[in-house]
Amino acid sequence: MPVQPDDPRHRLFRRHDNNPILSAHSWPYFVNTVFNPGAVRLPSGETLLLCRVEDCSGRSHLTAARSADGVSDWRLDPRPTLEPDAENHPEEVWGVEDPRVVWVPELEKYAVTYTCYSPSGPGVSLALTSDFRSFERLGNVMPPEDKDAALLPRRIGGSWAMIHRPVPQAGKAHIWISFSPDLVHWGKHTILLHARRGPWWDANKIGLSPPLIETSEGWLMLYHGVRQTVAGCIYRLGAALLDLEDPRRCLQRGSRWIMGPETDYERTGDVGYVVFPCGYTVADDGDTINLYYGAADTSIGLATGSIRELLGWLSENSTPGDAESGA
Ligand code: BMA
Repeated sequence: MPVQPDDPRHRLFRRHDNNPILSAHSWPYFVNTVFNPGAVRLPSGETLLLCRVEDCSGRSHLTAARSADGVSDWRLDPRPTLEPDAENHPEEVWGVEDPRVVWVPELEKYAVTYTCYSPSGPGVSLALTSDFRSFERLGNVMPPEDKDAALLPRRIGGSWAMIHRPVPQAGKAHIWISFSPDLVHWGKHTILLHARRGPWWDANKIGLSPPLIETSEGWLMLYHGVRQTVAGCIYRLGAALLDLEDPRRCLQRGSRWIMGPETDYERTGDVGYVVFPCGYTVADDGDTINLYYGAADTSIGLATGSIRELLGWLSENSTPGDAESGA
């Protein structure tokens, strides 16, 4: 019988002993919670987390945290790094949330996709930055209701590509991909991965977690599945592999989740039973992946895995038909 990857005997992601590595207590100003950070490794080798920070009004902004080892001695911006700009961007009037950060070599800039929240619902906004101090806002690129978006780091067939998760009024919440000539106008909207149905851990509602991970075998996609139960939702993490040249083609999709809420800090908090990664860094060995995740919408955890092991697990735990399936 194959081993369950979230089984303590064989984990694809191992939690850091210092978890949670960041929480509201670490913050230089008074906040309610910090969670769901985007992540990058800066040219200096430092890790930068762009953290979602919820204040005591309930609205969120983003604040940068920098650390030499990606684990400890975080230097936090003394003030919010990216705040809602309600005057120029009314789509952000209720806050900005859940950033995903991607380095785009062609632009020599980082692309930050984040949830912009307003009375119309959550949508997707895009901003560019080179230093995480000033941001060029391209505005609301996917109208509500839509979230969980990340740009691909390079063009596909000449077009920019973005993965995102619209929620239609009828039907389930699947993962989509859209294309653009200029990062502003988006089209060719296509479903990339269907939510499964019935008892599955990823039934009815799924969404991209961190940005795609480029490997020689394809784009490795970590995505969350939301299991709705009478006691509430459980947010878990799964994996799929997309074709490198045509990421609309899903090559493999794991049947089981690879990480779920298990520790006290993941099960207890403002929203319990949630692990929600929005960013990762890759170590110098090119294989070790440091996954940064929101725990129970309250604090930030770090879990470490191996890209090679993830690909190996996927090839052994993906059954034919899983790829497109709503099974
Ligand atoms: C999702 C997002 C995340 C949040 C999660 C659990 O819909 O809004 O920001 O972590 O719900 O509450």
